[in-house]
Amino acid sequence: MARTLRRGTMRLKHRIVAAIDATDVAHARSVGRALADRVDALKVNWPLVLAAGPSIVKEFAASAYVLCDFKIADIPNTNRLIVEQAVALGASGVICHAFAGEDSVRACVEAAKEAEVFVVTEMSHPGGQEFTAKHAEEFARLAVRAGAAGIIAPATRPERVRILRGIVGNRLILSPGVGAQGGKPADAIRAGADAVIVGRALYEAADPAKAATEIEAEIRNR
Ligand code: 3DU
Repeated sequence: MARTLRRGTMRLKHRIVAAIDATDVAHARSVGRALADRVDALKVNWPLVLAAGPSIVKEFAASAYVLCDFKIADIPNTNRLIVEQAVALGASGVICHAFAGEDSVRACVEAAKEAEVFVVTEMSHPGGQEFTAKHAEEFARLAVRAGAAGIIAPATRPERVRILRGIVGNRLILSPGVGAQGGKPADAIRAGADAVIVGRALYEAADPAKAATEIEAEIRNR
């Protein structure tokens, strides 16, 4: 059933957020169509927005919760302007960084209105340990204080997800790093993630819908 610019809380039925980072726009569209009803959100990042134009957010928002992963990290006023544009296009959620400071995160939360803000804590790639890991707990506390809907925490380090869960209580935890980056969906969920974020393992799969179903089964049978 088509939903028009639906905003609000992410419904966690499948416990999967699909990262559609494909820059072949026709392929990205076809993956988005195949996955809209098989995942809880379609995550859009700069690769696809730069390839397809911002209207891709609107297009996906007609049939799915769209999470704009713009890694927003600027002064409060610029953050506000970015979030307003994303929400106007139909984003139900946005992702921002914490390192720009609490005022910058609060500006995102205020501008988002009914849309949800997720704050990056520790990043999932090896470089995530250089800087973000050292401040991840502070970032998580900041996210809670600022009224964010949740945080982004690394599926590649489930033990870190467990620690961050202890800080954020019942706020959502979305965990990237599954599949191509080596993380296992069941491990991230067992550690306390609400959903995994999966990119290449879905959009590069021969059959993305089947790949999503398999990940969901792995999570259910954990
Ligand atoms: O590695 P994958 O292809 O499954 O894609 C992961 C997605 O999640 C991708 O869009 C990336 O930008 C995003 N992401 C991380 O991978 C790690 C983070 O710490 C935050 C976001």
